[in-house]
Amino acid sequence: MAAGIRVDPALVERAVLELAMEGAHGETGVWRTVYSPEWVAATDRYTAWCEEAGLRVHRDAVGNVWGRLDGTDGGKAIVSGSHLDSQRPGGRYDGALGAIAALVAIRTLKERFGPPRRPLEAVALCEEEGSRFPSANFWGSRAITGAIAPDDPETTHGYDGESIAEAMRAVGLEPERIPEAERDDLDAFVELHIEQGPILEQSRLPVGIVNAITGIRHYVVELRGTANHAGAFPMDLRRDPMAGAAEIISGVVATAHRMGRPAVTTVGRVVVEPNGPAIVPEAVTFTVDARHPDPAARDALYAKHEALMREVAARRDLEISWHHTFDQVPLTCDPELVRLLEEAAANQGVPSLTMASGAVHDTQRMAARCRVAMLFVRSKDGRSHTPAEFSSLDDCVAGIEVLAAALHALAY
Ligand code: HGY
Ligand code: MN
Ligand code: MN
Repeated sequence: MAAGIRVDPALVERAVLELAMEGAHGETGVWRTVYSPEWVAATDRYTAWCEEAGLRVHRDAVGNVWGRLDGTDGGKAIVSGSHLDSQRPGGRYDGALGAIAALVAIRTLKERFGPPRRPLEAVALCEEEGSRFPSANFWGSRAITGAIAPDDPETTHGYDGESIAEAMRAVGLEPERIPEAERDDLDAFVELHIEQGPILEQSRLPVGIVNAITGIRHYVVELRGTANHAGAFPMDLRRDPMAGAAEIISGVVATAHRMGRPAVTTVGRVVVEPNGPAIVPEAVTFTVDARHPDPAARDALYAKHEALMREVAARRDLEISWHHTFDQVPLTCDPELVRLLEEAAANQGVPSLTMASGAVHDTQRMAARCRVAMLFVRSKDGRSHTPAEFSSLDDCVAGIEVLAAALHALAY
């Protein structure tokens, strides 16, 4: 396996800063939702960078941007990449660093070693976050792996009611052609991503190698009661969905806390109707993001949450309903690829830790079509999904050099 592969830090820094300008939000944040003008500009910039690197560009039917370096022997492609869409707002590294890393690594390999034996591809994926269309998580990788059903584009809606099909058409994409984005010629997918948690920083390590990715379920829970006057209506006669939501929210968080790491549960979004200070609400709708990497523990976590929700609603005489907008099983990465990444890190002289991911990633979807594994880069203060997200240039470069060494081992 090649050692001492170096990438140009200036190239990495320039790419991170320039991409962050597409949808800049405040000093260090980004707000770049899929199919928005900012996202289109980011895909155009990524396309130009691929062309500058001498890669053959293909923009697929769902909006992913591919940069390909053909191999002398052909065969299935070795792919690396991540997503360009962000949370609302998000940071400048989540997803973007992985798309940049793939491009910089392949460009570096091309310039230093010439054409590979096997085709190498960088990909900038779309709508990993579901930040504009809450049930469209992994939209880009789902297209690649044939996991978008024919009626999904018309039945997938954003918070403002617009369908993802309408949003696609508005930027010149044809939802009917999404099946053309499917790939069956992929051998391996390695995604570089920021860790988004504190483990690498606590371990004083720049790079992690991911051997497992957590499972996740997003509930949207609606509690309905009776709207009433906040002052004149007695407490003992109320059917107050806010009181029920408060009990459930603190209960599901406490359940995950009691279960202990790596169980997590988050309530990040609450919508109150009619949302007036002097009105006992009619309805309260909130999301529950519950995760665990172990299938049995995950099912137990979900069962505890659902039992609590039913009990509180019955006791408070509230109507309750919920549906899932996101449900992804955990993934164990390809052990051979994990070992190859561990060896690449050692060869590059980069100390690393092999660990699980508490965030979910397109890698879980790509596993349906090829071998997968991930590389992590340390997150300052373990923070992400916030403009405060930061990874040092040194750590980003170290991660990309490990990625380059791994891609070299796979493709040359
Ligand atoms: O929520 C996640 O784990 C991912 O960042 N969308
Ligand atoms: Mn994210
Ligand atoms: Mn991400």
